[in-house]
Amino acid sequence: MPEIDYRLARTVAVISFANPPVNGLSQAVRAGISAALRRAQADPSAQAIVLTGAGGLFSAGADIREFGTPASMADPTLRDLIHLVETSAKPVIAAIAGTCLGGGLELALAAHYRVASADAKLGLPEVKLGLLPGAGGTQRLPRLVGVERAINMIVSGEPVPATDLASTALLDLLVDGDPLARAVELAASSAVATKPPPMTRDIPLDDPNLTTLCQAIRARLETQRPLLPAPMRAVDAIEAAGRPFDEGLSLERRAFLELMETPESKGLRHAFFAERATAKVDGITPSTPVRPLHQAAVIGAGTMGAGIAVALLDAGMPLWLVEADQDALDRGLTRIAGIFDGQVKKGKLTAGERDRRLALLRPTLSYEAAGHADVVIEAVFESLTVKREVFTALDRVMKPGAILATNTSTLDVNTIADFTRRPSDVLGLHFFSPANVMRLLEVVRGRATTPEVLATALALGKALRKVAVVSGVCDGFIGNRMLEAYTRQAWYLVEEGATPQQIDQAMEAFGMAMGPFRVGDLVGHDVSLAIRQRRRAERPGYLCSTLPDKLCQLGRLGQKTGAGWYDYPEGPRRPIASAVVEELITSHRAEIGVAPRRIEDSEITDRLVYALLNEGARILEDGIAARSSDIDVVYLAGYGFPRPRGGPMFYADQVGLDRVLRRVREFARNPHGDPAFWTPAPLLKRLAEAGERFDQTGDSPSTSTK
Ligand code: 3H9
Repeated sequence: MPEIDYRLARTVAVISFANPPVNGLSQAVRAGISAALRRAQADPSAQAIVLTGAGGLFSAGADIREFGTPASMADPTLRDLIHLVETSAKPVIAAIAGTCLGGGLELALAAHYRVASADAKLGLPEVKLGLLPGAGGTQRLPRLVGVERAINMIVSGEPVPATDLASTALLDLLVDGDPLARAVELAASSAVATKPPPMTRDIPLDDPNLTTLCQAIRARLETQRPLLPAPMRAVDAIEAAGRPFDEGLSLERRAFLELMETPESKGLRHAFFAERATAKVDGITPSTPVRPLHQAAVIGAGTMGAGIAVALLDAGMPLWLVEADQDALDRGLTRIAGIFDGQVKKGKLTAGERDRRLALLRPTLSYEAAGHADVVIEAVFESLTVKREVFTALDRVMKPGAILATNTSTLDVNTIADFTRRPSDVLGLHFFSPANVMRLLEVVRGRATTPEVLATALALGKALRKVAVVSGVCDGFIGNRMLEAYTRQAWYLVEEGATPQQIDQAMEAFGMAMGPFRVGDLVGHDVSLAIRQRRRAERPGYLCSTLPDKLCQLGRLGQKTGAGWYDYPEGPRRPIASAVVEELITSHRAEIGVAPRRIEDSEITDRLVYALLNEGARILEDGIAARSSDIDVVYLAGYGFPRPRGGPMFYADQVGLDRVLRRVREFARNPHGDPAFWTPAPLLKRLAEAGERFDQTGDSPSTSTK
């Protein structure tokens, strides 16, 4: 429950608000602060007021969980509270420590003076939720920090260190440590007492460059894909700050309310909570022990192993890099150094920092040397025979209590665990290439994995700044199991008449970072060929186009061979439609007896996205994912699914599961289709028929009732 504390420090009323963990400005907090402000007005002993957040931070802003519920509009609104602060007859001083974001900063902007600690971070991140600052931020920030800086802060949504704002009118004092004592001192000073409280709204905004700056940023935003409404509306509101204050304020208000209803904002808000919900894992509580991880080992220095090593080195973890022979080890070291050198060249890392990271690396050809590591991650060739050799050796050399992880993307983690005499210490840590860049980490919980080992893996994910999602064991886990359905469907679309280019363009227009054929060329086709061959052998009746097999037979294995679905005469960034592939597709269609037809882009996007979510529904029903939002996070953080659409399962909920089901049944009637492929997942059928949604958590922006 939120707590509002009111006390007197000589002649100053100190109002402190607490609403852990981030002092969100919920209705109860707003009402509490408002009552305390009124009390201070009436308190003859109080000459000035200091407003501060408890627990070492000011506030992360409006309580996002209230959005879309009556509580967000209930009195006093944040705007009412801000008005009360700004028009207070007694001066109000905001004492800002730690985080001061969104509505929290808007509240502080309306105070008459602000004192911040040097390590505070201030920002208006609303655009990241598909919104704009809706409580005066677009009007007051430009008046205090200037138009250009305000545009940058509002359009990027990135927080700024208080030290960067020290020279602006936003901060009256910057202090080391807790700002409260200095704020009280300032509040009691004669400088404050002898003049009427200055109101931010009264500061004239007469920057002659206002329109030019706004036009320049609009032109830049228009080139961005996807084109999102929130940053544009934010720029409109900032431009309106040149008009009378109340006019600008009501334009901002209208835009905020309209943006709140956009699918983009709903998707982004869902993504925000979905990422945080991944940390809630069955069987793990705050008291589950976590093993200390001081040193790591990576087995295999190929592309994946090198990327994982860089991710660990970035987190400051000393590690052994183990390879089978000197040449492979040397190639791995060159890869790792290459990644760091690239970052130095781009100015993302200093040469000194690169050297410090490389100094943590201990290359070795001996498993024994790596035996002292607290966690070992295997990233060798995707074959059970090879994994057996590696895990048998690890079981022999690793110290008791070490965590043994496999980076397999499809193999059975339980089988791998059984290669050791300590299956409870084994789990999957599935990184995504490039492993030091991609945010997703699938943590695969084996049959025997203990909660302690799982909790430690999640802590490692956090240390590596990844979004860790727990998956059960199945072929492909969450992400690749769904991807398989998606790519199989993409190949069927080509058989029926679409081109790889049309499909890629349609999916990129939908918002995917890259279409499926460009992704295939990037990843390389040899690994997926091996997986298909295994599946054909293992799964009776497994149907899959042979078109990609034929591509491989031509030696077109993707970018690494200079050719795949596309030609790459000018390097990897410029895929060119290939005459060879066109011919291959034509002869393949003739061979399987399909006359090509014209396929609309909407059919492409529906078939591919519904293929994803139909498999997602099976994954959910099988208990491989704990909740539908975990599946969304896997696709947002690891597969380039557009964040404003919230993830494939959330997208399905927005479309309506009954509509999705009808369309899936239509696809099953396609004469050239694979009817078994389009058998609706039982969960999809059940929820659609009951008028329900995949997301049952209540955290979703459109279902929240808090
Ligand atoms: C706004 O202010 C609109 C106004 O302009 C106008 C209004 C009229 N509300 O991220 P963490 C929860 S829009 C509710 O893991 P960290 C979060 O869900 C708002 N809950 O910690 C999690 O809960 P749980 C503009 C919130 O240390 C817990 O706090 N503000 C909110 O890594 C811990 O979060 C933003 O967009 C919130 N505002 O990072 C700020 N914020 O434990 C969004 C967090 O149950 N927040 N929670 O899973 C952040 O960027 C980060 O959470 C923050 C802390 C940097 C604050």
